Amino acid sequence: NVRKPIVLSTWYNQGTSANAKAWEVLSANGRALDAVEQGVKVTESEIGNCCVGLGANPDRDGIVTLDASIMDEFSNCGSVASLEQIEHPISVARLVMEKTPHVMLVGQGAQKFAVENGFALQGLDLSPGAEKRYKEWLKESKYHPVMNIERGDGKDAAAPPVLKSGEFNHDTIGMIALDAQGNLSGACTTSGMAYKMRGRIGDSPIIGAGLYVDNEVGAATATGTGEEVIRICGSHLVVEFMRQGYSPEIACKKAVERIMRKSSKDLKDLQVGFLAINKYGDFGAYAIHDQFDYAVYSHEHANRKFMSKHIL
Ligand code: SD4
Repeated sequence: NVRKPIVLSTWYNQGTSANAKAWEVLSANGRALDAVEQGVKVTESEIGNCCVGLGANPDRDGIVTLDASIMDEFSNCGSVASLEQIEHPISVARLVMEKTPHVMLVGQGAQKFAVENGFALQGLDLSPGAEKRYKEWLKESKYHPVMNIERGDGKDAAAPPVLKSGEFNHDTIGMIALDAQGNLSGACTTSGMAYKMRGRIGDSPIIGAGLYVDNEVGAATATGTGEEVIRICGSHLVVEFMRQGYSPEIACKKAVERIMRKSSKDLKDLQVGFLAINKYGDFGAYAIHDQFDYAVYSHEHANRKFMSKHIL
């Protein structure tokens, strides 16, 4: 009794439009791989999104650098990191997977590969929202990732929300899908942490960290502080816990607990969330803190919002 097709995306506010696009592919018996690529491309084109695509927040030098990864039911995978001036890093990642002998291309090499394959080079201008936020940030130039902007500055859980319209500090999209044929795929795309050091790469383009798919078991993706996800090979760990028989939710919980055990950071200011699905279409999520929501689209749930469970 497998619940399929189904697609899940991290962060409800943007996941809904991405899921709706993915659902067009899945409901027409399309391949999960096409669904996740088409789905996250919607988010990559949303100019108001803080954290995905060319409209997103730049690094501390004022340049938007994009990370993306994709993985299919055959365990083929591809990724790009620190890619500049290209609207759809996820499609470049897919081309790396399908057309090169490699898994990952970065920086100038990734951009050259994209241009050679017909992707248009976009300008370096920041979107109006990103420019405004960057100028504001430059006044102090302090790197202090805000955990969940919905709950203030992350220091005081009881603080009233400071969310301004259209402004989020997260929203990396990780999308995982199970198609009508019972095959899994996943995609993850982001501009990374706002005001990161130039050249910094997070978990999202690293196979096994920000994304992992094993068609025999399940798929998982991550959002939050990438450094903490990388050190435990987070998404791979979630899939391995599912292989051991844990439900997607408990598998995510165990990976979050692993991060909390290993991290030297103040957990009060640290947010990481995992989202997972197994071969049967069961799904679940877990985060360190509250406020991590996700969007689910299936015959049962037409873009329904779910709240992740959390530990603190
Ligand atoms: C990163 N994991 O680059 C990403 C950031 C993120 O929602 O998830 N933001 O570390």
